[in-house]
Amino acid sequence: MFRRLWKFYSLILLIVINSCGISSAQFSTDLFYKEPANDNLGDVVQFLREYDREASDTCNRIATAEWKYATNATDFNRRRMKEQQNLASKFECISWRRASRYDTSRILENNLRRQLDRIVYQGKCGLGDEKHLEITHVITMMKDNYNQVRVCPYRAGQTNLYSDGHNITSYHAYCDLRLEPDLTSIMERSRNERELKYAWTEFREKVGPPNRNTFMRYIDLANQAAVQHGFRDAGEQMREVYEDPDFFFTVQDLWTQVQPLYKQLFSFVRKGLYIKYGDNVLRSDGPIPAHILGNMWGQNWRNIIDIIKPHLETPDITGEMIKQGYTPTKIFQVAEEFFTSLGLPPMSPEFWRNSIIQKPNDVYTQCAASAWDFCNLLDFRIKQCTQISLEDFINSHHEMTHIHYYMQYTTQPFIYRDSPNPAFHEAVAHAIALNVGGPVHLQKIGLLSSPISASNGNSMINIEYLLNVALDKLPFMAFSLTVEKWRWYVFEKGPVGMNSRWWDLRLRFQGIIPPDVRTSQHFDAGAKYHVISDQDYIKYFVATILQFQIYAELCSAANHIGPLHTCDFYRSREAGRLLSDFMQRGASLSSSQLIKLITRGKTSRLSVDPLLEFFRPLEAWLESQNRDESIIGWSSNMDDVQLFQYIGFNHATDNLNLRLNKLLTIICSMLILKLM
Ligand code: X8Z
Ligand code: ZN
Repeated sequence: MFRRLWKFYSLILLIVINSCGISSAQFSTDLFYKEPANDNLGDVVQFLREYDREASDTCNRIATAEWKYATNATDFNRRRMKEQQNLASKFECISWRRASRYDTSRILENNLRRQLDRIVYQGKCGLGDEKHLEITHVITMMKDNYNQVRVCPYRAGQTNLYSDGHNITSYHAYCDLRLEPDLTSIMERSRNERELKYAWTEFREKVGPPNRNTFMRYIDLANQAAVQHGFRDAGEQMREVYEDPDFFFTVQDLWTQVQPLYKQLFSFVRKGLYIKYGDNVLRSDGPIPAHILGNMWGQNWRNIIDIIKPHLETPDITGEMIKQGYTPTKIFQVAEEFFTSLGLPPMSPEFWRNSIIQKPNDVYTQCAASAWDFCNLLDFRIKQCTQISLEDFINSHHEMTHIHYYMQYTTQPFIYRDSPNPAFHEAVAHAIALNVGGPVHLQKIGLLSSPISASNGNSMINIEYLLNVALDKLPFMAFSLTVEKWRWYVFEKGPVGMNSRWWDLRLRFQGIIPPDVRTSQHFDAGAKYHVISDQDYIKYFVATILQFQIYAELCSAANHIGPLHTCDFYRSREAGRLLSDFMQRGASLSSSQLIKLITRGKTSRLSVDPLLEFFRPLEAWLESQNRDESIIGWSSNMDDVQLFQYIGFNHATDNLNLRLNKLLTIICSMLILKLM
């Protein structure tokens, strides 16, 4: 979901929430303010009351301006939006300064302290006005560069790009391919390996190097801000929102438990790709080149299911929806009925009046689906250019879950009108999406006619369903972990060797290598928007785990019996009660308190058990499919590693080095053979 920019500010604000890592006592506000700290409770209450009113108003103004631009992208609306964003940024720093005057370590009332901490631990205001302006400018510059990237179309026969420093641009008349929708669509649909390699390489050629130096300045400034806020570096500051002092190790542990399943999926996928593309492109036991996975970043592999599993038996739900006369309104009415069946309230008249659920013909509208909270307790909207398809049917439920979350926490003060960390909002929406996209629910609402055996859950339709979900979720976990591990590393150790570090981690966690030589001049992590726009990415890793925990608990509340993926908690008032109960808390509880509430006391920690349980039938099926594989997972060799472990500083040197290295490797092997 694309959350409103104000929520993005709040996110920055949340990134530095107090947690067990740095206690309030350690985080003495007079670290950066000379004025004597205030601990007068009356003053705190008064300040928080004023903050609540002003923050709600600011949030409402920014949401209104952003909605106008998102639904009618004129220059005028863009200027208005920028003005409101600047005002919001000023308000953020003023509030931070005011809140910093209170000594939270001496405020014993938990609730007041938590509210203050959520303001005090905010973003980058500690940099001071000048540098705060600079980092905002640096991030805007990188985002603008990214958004302006255009690529020339692929010309058949074009190979070996850039290896001789040659610029292909001059050959093409219309170099106007954008990431969205053009390159994205090529990566998803093309089965021409050379075209895929071209799109992959060319996008990175255009998007990476121009932002590389700016990104280095960003690292420097973000680290300075973090230090001003009492952290070692910006990575530590970003982790703080997860309120777990061992978060760095927690995510690693969680991944270790999922990795065997990932490797089974990986091996099955590689087998299909090897049959399709052959050993000119990949080895049967090696890592997979990043460009043939059906996605620009290899972050989900759902678009190559036809390659890895020919003769799919997937039912045509979209066709069935069209046959039954579904319209965008009907899709949203069905979504509304899903929630009312759980006992949650219907959407308000304002929602139906103000939401945009179809692409307008007359104005340019940004089509990415999103759910909006206008921060006045009444006005909530969805923007979705709905197509009649299973994907948008699921998306409508996803977005409406965000609206329900907004509605449920309206009783909280503004500062708590969010989830405790950015992962929860997405996790709940995905848990609902998991339920409504499952074969059992689709059959229940008349969109799937084939018989589903809820008792065994192992029919081919179930396995294909699970395979689809796995291709979506498991590579994404490996990718989100890679992105954030890389960023934490760069914040801690600095930018030297950052591109080879990126591929090091891509190989280690994802089993992916670049399709061509990468050098220190490239900046491949910068091909991901969230990296250059300073957005948290580990939330997606956490949200993937959490969504299965939430789904399993809603299923258990609904007294589900049988394999987890055959659960449908539709019409369960008990599931609805649990859902609204924890959504109502907003951010007033810590993540661990909220997990405890969701799991009804069973645990207060993230757990991958429900995820592993969900995929168990698929895991058994993959194991049998992979019986003859020589290796489950990947083995990398010198050729793989030399693609990105450069020594030189420019492309020509890198290529020379690569060849020299290869020669040396051959000589060494020959010598070793001779000695033996
Ligand atoms: O950024 C997004 C959404 C907004 S939350 C458009 N996503 C991540 C991405 O594109 O990398 C959704 C999936 C992960
Ligand atoms: Zn979402």
